Amino acid sequence: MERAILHADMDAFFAAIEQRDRPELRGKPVIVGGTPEGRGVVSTASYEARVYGVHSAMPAVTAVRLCPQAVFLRPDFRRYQTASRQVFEIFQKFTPLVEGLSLDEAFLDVTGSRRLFGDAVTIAQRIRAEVRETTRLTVSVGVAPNKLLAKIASDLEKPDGLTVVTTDNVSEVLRDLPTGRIPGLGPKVAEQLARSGIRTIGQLAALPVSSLNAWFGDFGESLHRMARGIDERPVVAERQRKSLSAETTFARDVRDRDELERRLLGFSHELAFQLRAEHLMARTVSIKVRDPSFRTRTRSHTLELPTDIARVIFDAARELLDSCPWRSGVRLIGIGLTQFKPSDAGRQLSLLDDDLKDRDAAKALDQIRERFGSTAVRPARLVDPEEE
Ligand code: TTP
Ligand code: MG
Repeated sequence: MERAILHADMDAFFAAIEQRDRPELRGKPVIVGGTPEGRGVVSTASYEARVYGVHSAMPAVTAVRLCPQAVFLRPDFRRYQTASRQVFEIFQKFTPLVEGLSLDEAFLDVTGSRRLFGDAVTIAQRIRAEVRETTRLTVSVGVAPNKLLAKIASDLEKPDGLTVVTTDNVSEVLRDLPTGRIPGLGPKVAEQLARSGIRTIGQLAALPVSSLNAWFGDFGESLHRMARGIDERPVVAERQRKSLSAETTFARDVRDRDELERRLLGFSHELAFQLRAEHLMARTVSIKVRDPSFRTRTRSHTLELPTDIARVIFDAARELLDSCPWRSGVRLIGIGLTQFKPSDAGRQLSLLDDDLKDRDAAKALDQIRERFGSTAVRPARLVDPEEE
């Protein structure tokens, strides 16, 4: 049976919450993130600010230059987490198969919910209406037969959009989209494709898989499938979580050991935070390293004891990096965690974590963790470089 998958993604999430709670900010450019003075980065920008070219992960200094009239705000995670929890509760009403990707984004498998609630599009509409009523925020939803297409779809009519991709319209929808719209296809690959004149997903789909394999090694096969909108991955509800990972594709190949370690450290913090949020500890740490010729290597280490501490994850990851040939350049790097156990002593242990010497900071983090429920976040990108 064809599956019915939704991808729901809140619009300009942090900024929309600020505009909701401070009516004087509505209709204005609002930027949430670190301060320009502290060399912070933009977490998100309201759609009014995006018109000026401001976007996530941009240095705040650049954002000020592009849009000096914007209102700059520091993030207030407590309110964001409350909204996130409300939204996820709505998702859960329609299916137990909810896979959170971050505070504001989830896949829902509603294949089995249709008998009860109506077809997938009706469910998407109901979710959008309920989110709006409960939180006074808008969510964009993609409806498709798989995760890949649902994710691409949710982005197509943002903000406040509903986009449906079916087996009938899939080639038409994908045809003219830039290759970069494929999740997981990094800027470097897009660039390499563009150099051969391949800019759209349609062009990519038309290439024989043998040429893609010749260019990209093992990755060629996945590219070929993605370009045709094929994706068999199941939606995995968090309860059944078997792994957690964070990775990044660089815009250029990186040979600098410090930079690689900084990334690993960022991921370690992000993953440790996420583990604690889900009251889990992990025993196996893996790293994934893709070299300039697209050869991907993974290395794993099983710890003596399961952990939810960033420093422990980082130390393991750093050692694993030694056994990978990183000197010739790294295109993608990531950390994965597996072998989970529920953490019962989690709270006390976590207080020893990382650089949390400041008790107030520790307390604040614990509070966030408490309110956080089981939803995933992406704290690495929420952390200011100044705070690292
Ligand atoms: P996104 O869903 O990527 O962005 P968004 O919800 O702000 O906007 P869009 O309408 O395009 O979906 O991320 C959700 C929240 O996560 C965002 O409001 C802030 C945070 N975030 C960061 O802190 N850093 C980042 O680099 C990104 C992309 C998001
Ligand atoms: Mg969003």
